[in-house]
Amino acid sequence: MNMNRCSLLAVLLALTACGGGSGSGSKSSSSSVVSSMVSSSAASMASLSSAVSSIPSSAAMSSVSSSAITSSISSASSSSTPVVIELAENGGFEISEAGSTAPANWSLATNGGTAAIQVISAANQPSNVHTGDRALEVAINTIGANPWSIETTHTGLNNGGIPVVGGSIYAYKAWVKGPAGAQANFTVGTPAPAYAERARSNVTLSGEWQEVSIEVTTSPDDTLLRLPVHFSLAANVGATIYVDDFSFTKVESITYEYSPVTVESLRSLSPGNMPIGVAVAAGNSAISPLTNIPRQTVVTQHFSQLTAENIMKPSFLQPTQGQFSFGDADALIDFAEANGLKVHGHTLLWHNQIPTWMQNFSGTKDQWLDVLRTHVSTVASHFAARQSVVSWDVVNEAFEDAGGRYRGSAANTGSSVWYTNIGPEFIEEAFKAAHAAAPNADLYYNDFSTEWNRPKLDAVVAMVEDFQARNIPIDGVGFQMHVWGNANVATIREHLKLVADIRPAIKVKITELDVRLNYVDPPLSANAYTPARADQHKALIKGIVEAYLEVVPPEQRGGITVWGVADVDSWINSLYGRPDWSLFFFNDMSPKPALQGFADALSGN
Ligand code: 9MR
Repeated sequence: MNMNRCSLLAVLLALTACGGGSGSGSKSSSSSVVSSMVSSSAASMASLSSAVSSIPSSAAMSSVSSSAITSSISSASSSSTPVVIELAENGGFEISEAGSTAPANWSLATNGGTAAIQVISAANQPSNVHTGDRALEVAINTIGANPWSIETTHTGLNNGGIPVVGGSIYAYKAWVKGPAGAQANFTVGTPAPAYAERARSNVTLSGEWQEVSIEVTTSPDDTLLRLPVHFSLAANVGATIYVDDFSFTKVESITYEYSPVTVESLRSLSPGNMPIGVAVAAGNSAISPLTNIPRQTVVTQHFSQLTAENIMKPSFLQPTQGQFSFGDADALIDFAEANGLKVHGHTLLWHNQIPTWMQNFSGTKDQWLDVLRTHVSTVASHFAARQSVVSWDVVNEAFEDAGGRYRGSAANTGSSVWYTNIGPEFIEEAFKAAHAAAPNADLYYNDFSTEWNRPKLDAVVAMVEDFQARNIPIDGVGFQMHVWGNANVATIREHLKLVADIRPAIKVKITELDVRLNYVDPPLSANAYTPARADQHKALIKGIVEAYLEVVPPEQRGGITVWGVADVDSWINSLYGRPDWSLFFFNDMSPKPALQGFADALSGN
């Protein structure tokens, strides 16, 4: 629930351990039930960890000085993880049925006023639901005798109150929408019998969704709170008001002790100076190592090669037909050369991240070949002038997963303007044009899933062998290696070997290494990168690097590149909208045990 609103700041995950049995809004709990629940909750906030999520690390990161980073990167073994604990279950009404007048964890009262209060669904009233599928509708007819006549109250876990610790600070947020001039009074108070108020915000409505945000400091003896909203105000007669996305949170800190990380510099451990690469943002990105000092420190300390994660793709380099835009890429190459780093170009051709004009280009096969050759030649020759650009992904992802057919070659094989308009020979045309323009660069075919998908790998190998038989220039195959935490190292080793054994021998490169750990349903919460999981990550990285070194002879090693610096940078977070830990650095840039796993494999430990 509420994923859109919270994804950057705090992914609030719904409590799952609370049970769904509290369908009634009545305060039926006996005092002994309440007190046992309170003592267990208060004793261990962490036991509510299914509602835990991480605080934005990018914000925290900017406040970390580069000297603090430098001193922490060689041996951090613990990580203090700030977590937000959500205490208002069903604050978005998501676990209640549309039409319900007794949503779980809520008490709805009219007390002498007249009102119709019910859960509504986005399917019927999209603009009256703030996020998710549900909200609460309060249609007020007469307001009754006192200010609390018409009242909706979040009554906490199983309607027993929200457990709190005395003398602490909590963040209360909610969203409300109603006609301009109507009013809703959000309060925080203790349960019966005292009903003592702790905080309040009287909100005059505007006609649009408005956020209510209240910082609540509990009194020393407080153990339980409720969140009543009062609607019995003269301005509300005849009004319909919507409320949604209630949240009552406390920030806690969990500290894990991870296995030690002692590696000073990954690159210095590389056998035979095999490239150890990292994909980086550039241009005006806040996480570009050109301007982001913590990332710059890590990149230059541990890596010997860069791949532009995005800015050397066609959409960036030729945004308008015939007009090439090399500024950001040139600045990245300048940075690489100033720091003694090599660059692996990514990517001359792809079906994805191509400019709109190219996607929509209409022309004959020859005209499409012109478009292809112009792009590949112009880009490859521009960078051939730079000594640091040693290799290229010439064609990316031309095969699809099922059966290893060409992408776009049949229904359900995805789409590729290149395949559709030119046919399979677009691949060799790209390699020929790249070789003519950059004769000294190693030219790779790059794809994903090839570390486990045998039919797809077989198709790639067959293509390479066909190219070799017909003297089409190709120097290597890139395994992207976007693996899951349960990847099978034996299969990875076998697949790397199949390419290493091609004769004449070609290079083998791991081009986009990362590990997706949060692939389970329901998803893991943000504090689930436990020491055990970090060691699982470390063991997998060690296994992959060892397998590579074992089956790829030194002269065929194109190197190993990891697809990003800190976890928060990774495409995996943005794609799946759930926390993950796929890279080698925590968001405060301290190293993870996985980095040590890489180092141990490189140094044969
Ligand atoms: O990491 C890249 C991400 O920032 C982009 O939004 C995305 C666009 O599709 O591309 C990501 O990088 C991809 C790479 O270029 C090719 N292999 C798969 C990578 C992850 O999607």
